[in-house]
Amino acid sequence: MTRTASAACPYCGVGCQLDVTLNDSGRVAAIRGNATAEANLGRICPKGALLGETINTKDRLTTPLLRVDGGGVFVPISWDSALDLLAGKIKEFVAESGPDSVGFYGSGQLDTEAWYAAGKLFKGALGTNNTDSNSRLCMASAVAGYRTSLGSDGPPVCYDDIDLADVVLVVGSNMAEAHPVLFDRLKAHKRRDPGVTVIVVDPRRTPTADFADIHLQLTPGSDIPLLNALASLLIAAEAVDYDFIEQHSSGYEAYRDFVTSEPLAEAERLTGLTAAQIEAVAKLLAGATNVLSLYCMGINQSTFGMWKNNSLINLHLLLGQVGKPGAGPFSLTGQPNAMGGRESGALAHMLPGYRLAEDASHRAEVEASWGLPAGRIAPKSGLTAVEMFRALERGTLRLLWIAATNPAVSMPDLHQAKRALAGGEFVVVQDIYHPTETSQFADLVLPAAQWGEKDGTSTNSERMMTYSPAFLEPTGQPRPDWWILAEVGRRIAPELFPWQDSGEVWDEFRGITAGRPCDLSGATRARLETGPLQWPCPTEEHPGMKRRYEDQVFATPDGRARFHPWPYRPPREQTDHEFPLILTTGRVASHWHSRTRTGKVAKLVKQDPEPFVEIHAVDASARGIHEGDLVHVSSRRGVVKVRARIGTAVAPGCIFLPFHWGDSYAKGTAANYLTNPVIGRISKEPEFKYCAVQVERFAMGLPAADAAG
Ligand SMILES: Nc1nc2c(c(=O)[nH]1)N[C@H]1C(S)=C(S)[C@@H](COP(=O)(O)OP(=O)(O)OC[C@H]3O[C@@H](n4cnc5c(=O)[nH]c(N)nc54)[C@H](O)[C@@H]3O)O[C@H]1N2
Ligand SMILES: Nc1nc2c(c(=O)[nH]1)N[C@H]1C(S)=C(S)[C@@H](COP(=O)(O)OP(=O)(O)OC[C@H]3O[C@@H](n4cnc5c(=O)[nH]c(N)nc54)[C@H](O)[C@@H]3O)O[C@H]1N2
Ligand code: SF4
Ligand SMILES: [Mo]
Repeated sequence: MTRTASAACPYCGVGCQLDVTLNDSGRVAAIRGNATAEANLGRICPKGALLGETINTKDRLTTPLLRVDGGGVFVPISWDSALDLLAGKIKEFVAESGPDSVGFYGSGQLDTEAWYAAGKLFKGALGTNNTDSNSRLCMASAVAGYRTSLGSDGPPVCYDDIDLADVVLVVGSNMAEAHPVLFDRLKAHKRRDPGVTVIVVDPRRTPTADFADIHLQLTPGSDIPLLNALASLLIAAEAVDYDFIEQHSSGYEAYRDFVTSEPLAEAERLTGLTAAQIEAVAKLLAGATNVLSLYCMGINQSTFGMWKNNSLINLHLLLGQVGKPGAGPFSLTGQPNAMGGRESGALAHMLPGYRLAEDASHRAEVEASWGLPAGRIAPKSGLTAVEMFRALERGTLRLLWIAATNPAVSMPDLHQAKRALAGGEFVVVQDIYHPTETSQFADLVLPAAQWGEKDGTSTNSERMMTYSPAFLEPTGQPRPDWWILAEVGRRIAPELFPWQDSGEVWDEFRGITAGRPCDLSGATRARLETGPLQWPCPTEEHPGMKRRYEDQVFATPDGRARFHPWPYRPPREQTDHEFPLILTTGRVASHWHSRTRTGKVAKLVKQDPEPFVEIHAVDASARGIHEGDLVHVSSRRGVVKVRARIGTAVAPGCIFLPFHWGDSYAKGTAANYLTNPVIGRISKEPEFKYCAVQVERFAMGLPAADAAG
């Protein structure tokens, strides 16, 4: 007898709902896109379709493991011993060095239930705000951008808006590879209505740019001058929405004075684009009925990422293109539950329900809800991702519990991250596989149940909450992430962790969002079991909301959205004679992050079997580099050895390295040995999209890549 189940895809933030067919032995036989799910309308991409191959692999982690010597030997231990050991270590360090000596680093791949449990344990029971998510490497700029421009985090738009827009501005997003199902929807829209114009702003000629009507191939890091120049031209042409500006925004005059004082020639110089190119786009924006912008890491992963988000949202305010069908600034989230982590207070400066740790009334609300004494929640934001690894290396962070992320591949400046992991006093890694690049450094390894083996909730890019049931029999004894956190919690403050199942965690969490901008208190587990719902969803009868701000009342204290006149700031590292090229890093369609899953799927591996660097023909020939040559790429922090792909997708002077391959593929290939760990002042997001490098042909006899050390 075949059985079927329906669950959200555990890869990207599109949040496709997948229909899974199981065979007689209960294994995945086939996966298809759910035909009625709003997120994907039956579509699916190869990563989702091939998930079955990632489940019963040889390296599945089946029991807790304890490191027994310095040489990386691990022995299986029971769950009770593992949980007692971890709870004991946490209590010991907190007693000796205070609550800020411990921390939790998770990801947008943990479900909301797990994040809620982590917050209650660390922020509530222990009194440290040291929980952060890899969203810090990803969405932190968008979170800060939405909050400072519109008053609250969370996109105002929905996927249906793609079908209703006539000008689509794609900024720093390679959605053809990173959000393929959503990109298919955009392609279908344009096929149906050839009058739709797609403009892509990206320093590389990506497959997304190839599809566009207009590709603005700007100099990396120069989005603010471009966006400000567009604003200046729109203002000069009086193609702005004065009613909207007057009634629903603040800060327009200062913004207008600032952007119109910048000469267009300066924008040309900084962006490398011509005035004619910028003017053509301004004209399209001026004539548009509905402007939708879709953006991602190309503007987030920068130390000025928040400013870049604000600058893009400024354009929407100027045109009154927000809070109506087919329009608005749409930050595409990367991971399946990056949004849910934000809602449940995963980030070091947040508390559940889009509350801020540094806001006394927000702390009091959460303390009251959790039954904690007043003053238990720490008044200061905790350590953020990069700061955690610095503190771990210094020794002030004595215990780091890492779950559902592989920082030994994904952190900037991997030499530093690996020093921290190697020297850290007590490192816990909770994953579905072992060894990974990170779990090899662990003192304690905890086996998490994976997709299909546990139930839980995730929120996709358009605020759609999807409940995924368990439908696979787990191999060994992995446990759901929320359960592991709650069991450690029970050993520290039993009264705070009464839950019997994930539904009880969810129902407690939704209650704490009542009255907040992300109010989802009406989305009971029982309702979600019958199908996905979009927040805000404030009552149990509420059908969920497609769009926010349709009443043009924003989440700021005065209800007005804010203009921000931000100037251009150069990336924090500059090229010179030693490192004359600009490195940008990112993704390819076939692989997911550190490849722990996609690296096991034959068809995906075939598509992109090995790490590579994309280099322009001019830069390659100046260095005597031919297609397929092995090259050394070096920065001020490290060297990697990868194969050269010569082409014209990157502009002369720029190179591109995907960051998917880590040490378990081959030592010294990971892009992050090169990247710059500087972080933004407010967002604390690192600058993955810009550092200075050199490329040289690899010849036998040269010293081996230092990354191998
Ligand atoms: N196949 C696949 N899909 C994924 C993922 C994956 O690993 N693999 N990861 C998911 C996650 S977590 C995320 S966050 C998303 C990321 O999705 P994207 O952000 O779309 O992907 P990236 O390749 O990181 O970067 C996007 C583009 O930014 C451009 N860029 C670089 N510098 C600049 C700049 O200064 N300005 C502008 N305008 N653009 C710039 C790059 O050339 C690149 O094409 O993808 C999600 N989807
Ligand atoms: N150079 C460069 N670096 C980057 C980026 C870039 O563009 N350039 N992008 C950054 C961004 S946007 C992101 S989001 C990060 C992503 O980086 P990571 O989060 O480090 O990447 P993943 O490989 O997705 O790591 C997820 C881990 O969780 C495990 N896992 C899978 N399912 C489960 C589960 O259910 N429970 C548990 N406990 N574990 C599970 C997987 O095996 C894997 O080890 O990388 C960042 N780093
Ligand atoms: S587009 Fe994203 S969510 Fe949809 S199947 Fe592909 S990886 Fe999964
Ligand atoms: Mo991400």
